[in-house]
Amino acid sequence: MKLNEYKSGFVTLIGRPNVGKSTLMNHLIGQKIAITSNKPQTTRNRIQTVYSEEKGQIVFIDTPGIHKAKNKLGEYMVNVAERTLKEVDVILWLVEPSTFIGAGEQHITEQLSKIKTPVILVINKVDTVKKEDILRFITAYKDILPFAAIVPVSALKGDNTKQLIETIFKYLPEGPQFFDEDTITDQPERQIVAELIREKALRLLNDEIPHGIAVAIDQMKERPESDIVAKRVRC
Ligand SMILES: Nc1nc2c(ncn2[C@@H]2O[C@H](COP(=O)(O)OP(=O)(O)OP(=O)(O)O)[C@@H](O)[C@H]2O)c(=O)[nH]1
Ligand SMILES: [Mg+2]
Repeated sequence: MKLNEYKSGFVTLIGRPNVGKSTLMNHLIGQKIAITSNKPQTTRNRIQTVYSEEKGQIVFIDTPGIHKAKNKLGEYMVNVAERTLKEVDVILWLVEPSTFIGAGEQHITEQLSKIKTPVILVINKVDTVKKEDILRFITAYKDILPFAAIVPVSALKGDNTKQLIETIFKYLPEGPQFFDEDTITDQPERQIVAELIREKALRLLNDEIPHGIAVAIDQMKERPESDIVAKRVRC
């Protein structure tokens, strides 16, 4: 491959809370970095991850869901998501598989109409609907913005996600390799661990706690591999 064919760039995932942004990003990079849950507003900050292959490198930026903020944390999260729009090469806007375009989607449309960055509309969760209905969702959305492309996927099942990667590369500029191939994320290990604990708390405690929970790590110890194996055998 000629060096000048290598493509690279920054791609952000945006959309309403709970549409599957973090699930999709994890699937695309093949690792669990961002936590996910069935509650809205799970992601609090931008999380950067790196996808590398022969063709090039995509730096994904997962953002908090865009919603009508009710408090300072919500306001901060929406700001993080909207600020990111101006800094990237391609935007993936995730939506639910529906023909209903609500106030949330309209607010996002407004934000996107102010910028020139190519927007790929990703209709996620298509595993939950009939195949023959997908065309209706595409039709409902296709004229609200001049989308670069519309790609239906299932982030959970991995349907059509290879096609999505191909489509992203089409809109990326030629560019350098930003990170070495082993780099997966900008998140420190402690942060990933804290987030995984928050995810488990969200899942296990379910209705017991307000989901505005925060986790801080006081101490972290690495267990020897043999210890972990022994524990797994015991349980
Ligand atoms: N059936 C189905 N469920 C999905 C799919 N993608 C995500 N989900 C589920 O949708 C819920 C929300 O997923 P997240 O990835 O946390 O959503 P998010 O957009 O990152 O949410 P916020 O961080 O709160 O903005 C989880 O329960 C996921 O398992 C999909 O393709 N199909
Ligand atoms: Mg998320």
